[in-house]
Amino acid sequence: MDYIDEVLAELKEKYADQTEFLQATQEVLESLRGVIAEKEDVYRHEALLERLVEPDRQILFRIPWVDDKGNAKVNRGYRVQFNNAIGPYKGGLRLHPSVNLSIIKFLGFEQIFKNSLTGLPIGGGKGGSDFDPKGKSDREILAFCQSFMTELYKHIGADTDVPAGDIGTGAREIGYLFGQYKRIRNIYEGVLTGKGVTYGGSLARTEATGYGLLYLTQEMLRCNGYALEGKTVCVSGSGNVATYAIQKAQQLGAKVVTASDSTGWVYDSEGIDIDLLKQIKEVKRARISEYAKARPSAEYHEGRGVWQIKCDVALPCATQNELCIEDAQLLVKNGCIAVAEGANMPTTLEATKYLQQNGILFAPGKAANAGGVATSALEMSQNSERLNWSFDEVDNKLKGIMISIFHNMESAAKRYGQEKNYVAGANIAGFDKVANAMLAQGIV
Ligand code: NDP
Ligand code: 2IT
Repeated sequence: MDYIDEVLAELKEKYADQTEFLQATQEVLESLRGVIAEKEDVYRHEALLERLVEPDRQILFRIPWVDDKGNAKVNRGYRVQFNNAIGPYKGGLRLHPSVNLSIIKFLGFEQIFKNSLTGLPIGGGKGGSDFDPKGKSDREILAFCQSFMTELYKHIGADTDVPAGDIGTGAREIGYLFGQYKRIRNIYEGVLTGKGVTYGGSLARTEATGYGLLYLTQEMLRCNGYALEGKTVCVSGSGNVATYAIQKAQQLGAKVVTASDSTGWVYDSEGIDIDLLKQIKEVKRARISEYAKARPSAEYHEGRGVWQIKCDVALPCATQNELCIEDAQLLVKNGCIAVAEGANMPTTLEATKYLQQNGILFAPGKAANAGGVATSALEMSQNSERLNWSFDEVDNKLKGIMISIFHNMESAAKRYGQEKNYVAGANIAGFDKVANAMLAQGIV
């Protein structure tokens, strides 16, 4: 058996129940065959792949808090510090009832390569909790965040591990977490990113993932002879990534006709009204059905379904495995030319292969959504030098980073005879730097 198959077989046996983690490792390792073959003896001798797929450490803990009725509640907290070969662990905190070790490990594993692709000195990590922020009062969110940080603080630090937002963790939660860290440690440091701009946050971090997704998508289209301007775009989700993806797509002259949440989706033939969407999602924290009630050109549907709408470009921006084979078939049938992942692993392996085989330009999340973490790293730089950069300065750096990520993955794919296979290109380019650093640092 070749080295990659051996490692994958061992993972399947050891972590049979961690389906998302197995999916992510399979996607990455299978696309590294050409690279591994070049130095298989060295990699095998150094157990490089075995060390890459096993986190440095996994921290699991209890989060007790008290709800508004005075009842004690308990959630489970996670922080997986996956790999710090090229910099301190860096990655978001997800708050969602579906969170388990498999999900946090898949996200942490993806983060290693994503962070490497940014070209900035950040390692890979991820964390979160099975806490459900939906329907909780502000006081309950505060109670939960303070309790979460009361354990988490022991394991993080500006030069050790720097968490940030993800599903369910936005500006409010980061503020509460930062406040509790500062209170316990009495250190004012950039231990979290996505902070408010009055206390060490970076301008443009809020917009960065969605904007970055569009900068990369635009470059991918341009290099393949298309323009984004005038295109019809379908977006899923209506959270941080989706909102700013829609906004930037519109600024660049595209028409975005869908958005969704976990209860349903909207189709707006006139194009999504971004101010209305923000009002409903960021201010009222309400369901997407409210959008259709307030907008005559929009229709609301229960459940999932955005991928049945005819579009040129599809941007999945909600969650993992939300674009399956049936959706991919519909997109191809309807003449879609490009799919770029705003979310982490939103496309199943089967759907990804189908899209690629049918000539769709496919940008994987670890490249396409890297603008968020890249701008987090820029926030860390600003915190270290105790300065704040202007919105345009950060946004221009973000644009440059996304364009260079596209060209790095494109040329890595070409180098290994897989032209236009951006999945392989992103994995190879991300792996290269991390593997090099791991080999240089010995068996650790
Ligand atoms: P938010 O919590 O702001 O928004 C998430 C959106 O996705 C909401 O509309 C939510 O609907 C929907 N959603 C979440 N879970 C599900 C589900 N199981 N089924 C259907 N819909 C769901 O999160 P973000 O926008 O920050 O994150 C979206 C994706 O982007 C995630 O995959 C995340 O890992 C990834 N990402 C985020 C980055 C960031 O900087 N924030 C950076 C890079 C990637 P509802 O409100 O009903 O739950
Ligand atoms: O998946 C991701 O890259 C994020 N949720 C952002 C991580 C970060 O550290 O900004």
